[in-house]
Amino acid sequence: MKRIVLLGPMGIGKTTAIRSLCGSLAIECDVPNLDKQAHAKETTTVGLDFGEIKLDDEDTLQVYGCPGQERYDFVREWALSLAFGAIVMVDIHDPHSMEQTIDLIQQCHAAPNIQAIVVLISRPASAAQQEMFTVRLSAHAECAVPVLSADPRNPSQMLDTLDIIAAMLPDEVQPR
Ligand SMILES: Nc1nc2c(ncn2[C@@H]2O[C@H](COP(=O)(O)OP(=O)(O)O)[C@@H](O)[C@H]2O)c(=O)[nH]1
Ligand SMILES: [Mg+2]
Repeated sequence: MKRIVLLGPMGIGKTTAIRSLCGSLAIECDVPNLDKQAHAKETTTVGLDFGEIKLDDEDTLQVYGCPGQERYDFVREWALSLAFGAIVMVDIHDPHSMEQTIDLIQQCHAAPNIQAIVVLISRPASAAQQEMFTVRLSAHAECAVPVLSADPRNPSQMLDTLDIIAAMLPDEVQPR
């Protein structure tokens, strides 16, 4: 079973992405957001969002969305330990986006089973802005990973992203 995690800060669109991919089959763990200082949105994920996507006859992907807040570090670590691929979602207009992305990629490298990592620019940005972010990111040796972009609300763009990360995984993924 290919298992992918979605990582990224609160409000980046992890729950939205799983909803786009799985529709009403998505299982969400959102509760009212009591931390509106961090983010104004009404609900936030406390457990793991979960969805299952059939890519073709052979490939089914399980997708988990991790909570973004730091106090749920342990949930993220646990989800990462189960996953083979990770999608690090980022808003490159956020001033903290570079350090957040590097930190999350490092967490992925520390996970025992992760074999494929992509960064997903999840908010509109110009080609030049995306290029600049990609170049700055790749200056960190351990962060030389593919950088894609997609709108979390757009099912076909999210499916394309999943196709790419699924193709990066070996056919037989076995937990270590
Ligand atoms: N403008 C814009 N809003 C988005 C996008 N993706 C998600 N949203 C909205 O941002 C809010 C937070 O998204 P959510 O999926 O809950 O973020 P999560 O915390 O990462 O799970 C929701 O109200 C979404 O409708 C996007 O690409 N562009
Ligand atoms: Mg969420």
